[in-house]
Order: sequence, then C-alpha cells, then structure tokens
Amino acid sequence: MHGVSKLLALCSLLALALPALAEVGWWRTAQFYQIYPRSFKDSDGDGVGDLNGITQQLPYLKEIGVTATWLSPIFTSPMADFGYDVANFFEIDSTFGTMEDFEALLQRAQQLGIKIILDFVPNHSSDECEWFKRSAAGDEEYKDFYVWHTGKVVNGIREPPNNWISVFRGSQWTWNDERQAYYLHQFHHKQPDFNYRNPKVIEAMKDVLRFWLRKGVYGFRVDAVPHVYEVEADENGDFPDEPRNEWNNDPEDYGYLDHIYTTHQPETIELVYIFREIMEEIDAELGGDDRVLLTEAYGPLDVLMQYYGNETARGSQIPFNFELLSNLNNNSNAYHYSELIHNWLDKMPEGQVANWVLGNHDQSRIGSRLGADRIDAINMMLLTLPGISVTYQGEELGMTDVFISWEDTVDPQACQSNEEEFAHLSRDPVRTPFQWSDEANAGFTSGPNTWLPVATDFNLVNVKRERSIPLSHLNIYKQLRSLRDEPTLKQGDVDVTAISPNVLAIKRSLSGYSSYITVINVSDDVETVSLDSVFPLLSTKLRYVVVSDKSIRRTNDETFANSVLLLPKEAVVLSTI
Ligand SMILES: *[C@@H]1O[C@H](CO)[C@@H](O)[C@H](O)[C@H]1NC(C)=O
Ligand SMILES: *[C@@H]1O[C@H](CO)[C@@H](O)[C@H](O)[C@H]1NC(C)=O
Ligand SMILES: *[C@@H]1O[C@H](CO)[C@@H](O)[C@H](O)[C@H]1NC(C)=O
Ligand SMILES: CC(=O)N[C@H]1CO[C@H](CO)[C@@H](O)[C@@H]1O
Repeated sequence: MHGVSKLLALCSLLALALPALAEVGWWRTAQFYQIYPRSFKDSDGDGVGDLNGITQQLPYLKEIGVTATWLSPIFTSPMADFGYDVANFFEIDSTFGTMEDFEALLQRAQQLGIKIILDFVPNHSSDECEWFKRSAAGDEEYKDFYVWHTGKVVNGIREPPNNWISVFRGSQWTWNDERQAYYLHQFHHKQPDFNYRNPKVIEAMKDVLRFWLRKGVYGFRVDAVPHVYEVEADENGDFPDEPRNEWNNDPEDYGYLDHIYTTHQPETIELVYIFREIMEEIDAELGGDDRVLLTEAYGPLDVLMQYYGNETARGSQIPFNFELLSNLNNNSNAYHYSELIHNWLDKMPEGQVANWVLGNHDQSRIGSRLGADRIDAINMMLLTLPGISVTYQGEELGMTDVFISWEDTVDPQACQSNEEEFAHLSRDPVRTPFQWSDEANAGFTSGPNTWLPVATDFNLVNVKRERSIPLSHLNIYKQLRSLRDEPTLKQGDVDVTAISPNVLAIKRSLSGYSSYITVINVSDDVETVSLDSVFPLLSTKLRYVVVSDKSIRRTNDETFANSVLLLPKEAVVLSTI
C-alpha cells in the first residue's frame, strides 16, 4: 500500500477509534523551541553557554510549555562558523561539555517530557574532520567524500574550475596543496562540501543519524538543505558556470550569480526521503514516540511542499515554513498577512501539518523586524494558527536585536566583509546571551565576560522580571501556550481572513467546543470591527481570553461580536460564549 492510501486508511480507522486525527503524532501540535547553545545558559563561568546550562534551565522550557527543543550544533568543531563546521559528527564539542553531560541532559529532558532534537549539518564538514584529511591524502575509502577538481590553466596560471561564488564571498573553490586540487565549499573555506553523489557519503550520514537517535534524541533539524547537492559534473568532470544576476555588481558577492547549479538540485528532496527512512527504521527498532525531521530550506513553495513527501515516499514532517519570516515587513497590511498564511495552508498536501516560524539564529528578531509593539500580536498569531509553532529563544521575552560594534563582531559572515558592510550581514545581534534576570550579565553566566555583549535593556527584558508582570510578553506567551491545549486549538478548523487592510482575524472552531478568534490590528489606526459579519454563526457576544498590555479590556470581559474595538497594533484572542 503506498503512502497516501495508507495514511487515508489509517485516518478512517482512527476516526472510529479516536476523537480526531490531530491526536496522532505528538509533533502535530507541538511547540518547538530553538536553543542556540552558546547563548542560552553558561554553567561554568567561561562566558559561553553549555549543555549543563541547558539542563539546569529545562524547567524553564517546561514552564513555557515547550514540547521539543532543537539545539543548534553541539558537535566537535573548530568553530569557524560556530559549529556549522563539524569536525566529528559523533562527538560533543568540549565548549559545550562532554557526552556524559549530553546524556544527563537527555535524561532530565525525558523526566520533564521535553524532547531533544539535534541540528544536523549535512552539507559539509570542517576541513579538520578526519574524513577530509583522509580525502586530501587520497585515501581510497575517502578520496571521493568531497568535491575535488584540478582547476583550469589560463595563460599558464592555475584558476578555479568555474565561477561559483561562496555564500561567504569569493570563490567556492580553495586550493589544497596535499591533494594538488581545489575543493568545493559553498560556505566558508573551512567547510568543504560533501560529495553526495558518492553513496558512501550517504551511508556515513545515515550512521550519524542512527547514532544520536539510539542515544535518545527524537529527530533532527536538517540545516540548509538546498545547498546539499551541486549539479552533476559532465563527462570531463567539469561543472558549468552559473549565470550573472544583472542587478548585482559586486563580483565577490553571493548575489552576483543566479545559483541554478548549486542550490535546489532535485536530488536534495530525495535525500530528505532517505533520511526520513532512518527515522522510521529507528521508530521500528526502539518503539516509542515518532522521530521527526525538520528541514530548513528557503525556496519556491511548490518545491518546499515536495519536502513533505510524495505519493510513494514520506519526507520531512516539518519543512520549515518561512513565508511569514521572509515576507512580512513593517509595512505589511492585513491582506498581506492573510495571503502569506494562506499560501502555506492552501498548498500543503492533504494529511500534512502546517508549521509557523517567525525567528531563528540567522534572522533579525521579531521586535526589531516588525516593531517592538507587535511582539504580542505576532506571538498570538504564531500560537493560535493550526499545527506546529516554532519559537527562537528569547522571542517569548520580546528580546530585540542588540547592537554589536565592528570590534565586537564575531560572526564569520560579517567578519569577512568590512566595517561599512558588516552590520547588514552580521547575525550576532540575534545571538546575544539569553536574559534570565537583572543580575550581572543578565544571569547568563557567573563569569565576568560573555562571548557576545549582553543587551543593554536586560534589566527590563528578562525572565525574572517578566514573570512578575501580569501582561508581560512572557506571561502572554504562557497564556497562549495554555490555550493551545484546548481541543479547538489542537484539532479545530481554521479560517484566516483580512477584515480590512488593517485587521487580520484567525478563527479556530471545532464542533461542540467554543470557537476562538484572534484579532490583530496591524495598523496605526483605531478601528472597530464587526466579527459576526465576517464569521457567520458566531455568538452575539464574545469573551476576551488573552489581551495585551495595550488593551483597555481585561481577560473575561465581554464584548458584542459586531463591535470589537482595537487600539493601534493591539491583538486579542476572543472566544464564543
Ligand atoms: C517520489 O519520490 C521518489 C524519490 O525521489 C521517486 O523515486 C518516486 O518516483 C516519487 N514518486 C512519485 C509518485 O512521484
Ligand atoms: C516600523 O515602523 C514604526 C513606525 O513607522 C517605526 O517606529 C519603527 O522603527 C519601524 N520598525 C522597523 C523595524 O523598521
Ligand atoms: C487599529 O489601530 C488604529 C490606530 O493605530 C485604529 O485607528 C484602528 O481603528 C484600529 N483598528 C481596529 C479594528 O480597531
Ligand atoms: C548545509 C549547511 O550546513 N547549512 C549551513 C551551511 O553552512 C552555513 C555555514 O556554516 C550555515 O550558515 C548554514 O546554516
């Protein structure tokens, strides 16, 4: 029986046995939380976050209702790109602790009912990886683990084989003296790309996944999937040049070329299906809850939807939905919000679950990107939409981007540029230490220094203070999280509508239960909306369930559905009575 009909058969079975399909698979309504381990909590005073710090703070994740947390890379690495350059896929980097520390983290997480997901960086290793060293040395087993080319000779001078430009500027090809050839790297020159056209590489990666799943992790977030494959070499072993982007005039810049041969090759989707098989292999081997695959890819929606799987193969349960993250801006109106939400819901294959991502370690924070006065509104949207929500650490507190001077900048993507350009390339502003309290260094470390400066507003924006303020960002987030346990929010239908250019409404409904309506004023104008004309069969009166500190109404206040007043950028969640 193939995938879809199997799923359909399963659905009809469950329809008899269980209240709703949404009960199946813990991840279908999960609250994911991304931890950037360098910046979450430092347990040993060296100014860099670590695994024991995460273990100490797992109760906080429990407090805010996290079901699963994914950790940015913790594997052994020379840290040329802060862990996205893995030197040993089977070890924990000493910056973060030891394997015993990781096992203790897993054990504590299990006690608390929180699942741990690891970041898997398949596109490349570090140049300090044993596999790369053996490949450079021409070792038979490893010689084709990476992409090598002797280059071309022009006027007696050796040059890289083609024009490909690295994401971090400059050629994608770096000369290796030992091998007497260039190796390919789509990112940093210390991150040589794997040759996925070699089946041995795929087998090696499957073993990496099995190793950590057997330790007790519940899945992986697979990094930057579009870059995993390059176009296949021609019969001479050569790769074609990529065409120019006429709008870009900087020949060192990644945007100078249109990356038709180095991103979104059709084989990348197939690789995700292969990785999913490993999740299922371990589900069968160890039993228990489903293992999941979260995939990071930026690209056209019809391509992204293929990551879910096709009629014969299952793919990623959670292909990250970056529609809102990538396309909303300070000036987006409610039609724009609605369109972006519908883009995913309407294109998603039958039987799959939506997910909503508004921040990560590579993107400006919500409060800085969309305005600090929209933080609660965005969290209300994120947590009342159907399916899976993904929160980047600190967004629940309303942390904003921190100004980092050129002198303090450490992100390689920024350091490789210059003092004029670095600010728009740097990801340091969103990676600063997590703000636990108003103590020194925001309670992140007991030591005197931190690897990146702490935000200057930490005495106002921190967990300890926000716990004590009823309508703080943190407490609103926690209220929303509790609301998500309601059957309507877990399993109900969704109706997303822009009532006007200024007002977005998200209605969730489930037969036999109260309906919930999130109403967001995205504009700067005061406005009254009539919800019963937009959502027929709504009750004449509605009750406020979640309000923000902008609201003049309080929780449990009532209003007539035909005249809901919203202040500028206010958002509320209402329920039918
Ligand atoms: C699904 O994807 C697999 C792997 O790419 C492919 O072999 C298969 O033909 C696809 N099935 C359909 C129905 O497209
Ligand atoms: C968004 O717009 C408001 C009002 O125009 C402005 O105060 C704020 O700085 C802007 N935020 C961003 C991130 O541009
Ligand atoms: C949204 O806020 C603006 C003021 O910023 C206000 O004029 C408008 O009436 C509000 N919209 C609603 C529906 O209340
Ligand atoms: C595939 C991959 O590893 N993605 C990552 C690729 O490497 C760059 C640089 O390390 C990261 O920033 C990506 O996230």
